[in-house]
Amino acid sequence: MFRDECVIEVTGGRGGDGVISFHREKFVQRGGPDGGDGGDGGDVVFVASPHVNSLLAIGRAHKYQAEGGEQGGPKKCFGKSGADVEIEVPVGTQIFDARRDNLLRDLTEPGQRLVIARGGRGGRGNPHFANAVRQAPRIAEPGTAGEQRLVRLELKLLAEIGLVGLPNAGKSTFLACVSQARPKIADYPFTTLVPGVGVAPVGDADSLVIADLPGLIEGASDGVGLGLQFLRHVERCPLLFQLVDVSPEAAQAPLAAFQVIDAELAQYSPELAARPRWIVATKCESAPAEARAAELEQALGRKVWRIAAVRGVGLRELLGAALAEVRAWRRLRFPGAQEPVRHAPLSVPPHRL
Ligand SMILES: Nc1nc2c(ncn2[C@@H]2O[C@H](COP(=O)(O)OP(=O)(O)OP(=O)(O)O)[C@@H](O)[C@H]2O)c(=O)[nH]1
Ligand SMILES: [Mg+2]
Repeated sequence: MFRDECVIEVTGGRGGDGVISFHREKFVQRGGPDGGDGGDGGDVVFVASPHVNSLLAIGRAHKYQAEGGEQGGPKKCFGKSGADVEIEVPVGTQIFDARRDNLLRDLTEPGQRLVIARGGRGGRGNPHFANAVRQAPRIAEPGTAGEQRLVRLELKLLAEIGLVGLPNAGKSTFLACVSQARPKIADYPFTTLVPGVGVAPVGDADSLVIADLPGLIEGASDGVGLGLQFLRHVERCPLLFQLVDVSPEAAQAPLAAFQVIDAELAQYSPELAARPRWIVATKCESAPAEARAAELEQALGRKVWRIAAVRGVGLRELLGAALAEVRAWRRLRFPGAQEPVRHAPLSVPPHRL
């Protein structure tokens, strides 16, 4: 499980002002008060939606404000109420008051709603202040301000794709090239010490949650290296990518590299080893690397995806195909939900995908 969080300020719309006005008509000299009431301000509402899988897009705007109510008009015209702002959050989002740090609500069911900031009330127009003594009141109420809150949203992200492989296989580089995550990348083993997660946009409206794990080495199941302790993070992923460095500079030949990880996964959990797992040849940017990828494919008798992450080669095809697989899993996880349309970060340079 990974944490995705953001802090935003939410403000209900201001209520519209009530109005001071008097009835006017030819030959009627002193018409009664007819100022309309102001409309109520809109609310800010969270709605749990299975169509959203990260808080990324929500956190990008820091403030959300609902529309204010309109002021009343003459002839007892009521002001129009302000429109609500509905913020779609992923199912499983926890909402905290950021100032007091207490949990306000856990949105666990699709469609669940929480009014987080109420709009202000519209003010009353001057007819409300008329009585037997005061028949021509020159007072009306102003609308009240909407509620304002600072809230923190927290989502426990369930990774949809887990990256496994030897140290230096290029796992973090892959994540950095397809998402806005910025993991540490270096040409020495065990650069990644704790798992990281990124949300990779795919196409215009969808995205995949990808977890980058520390490298595994032979003997990991006996506690060598960083061990297998982090594998629990990807245990429930519907899809694993096993990254294999096929560049001639790789420390191990591709087939041996594949087998080491295969054996360690099986040692850790037969169930995890049996998960859908795609083999991804990394650093596949030269003829010798391509030849080694082809050799691996032949030896294993199954498809080997080829990528050269730093050049952006092969990423779009890989993620596009993976999305189809993950969508099938999402349909099982959220039965009845339509095809999820997810918020994808907009600022990933196009050359990345
Ligand atoms: N030429 C080339 N180098 C790459 C590519 N992808 C990764 N590298 C290099 O490979 C080295 C290891 O990359 P990382 O992404 O840190 O590897 P990792 O699998 O995350 O490694 P650990 O965190 O140690 O398990 C770095 O020097 C990267 O620059 C690629 O597509 N082409
Ligand atoms: Mg790494």
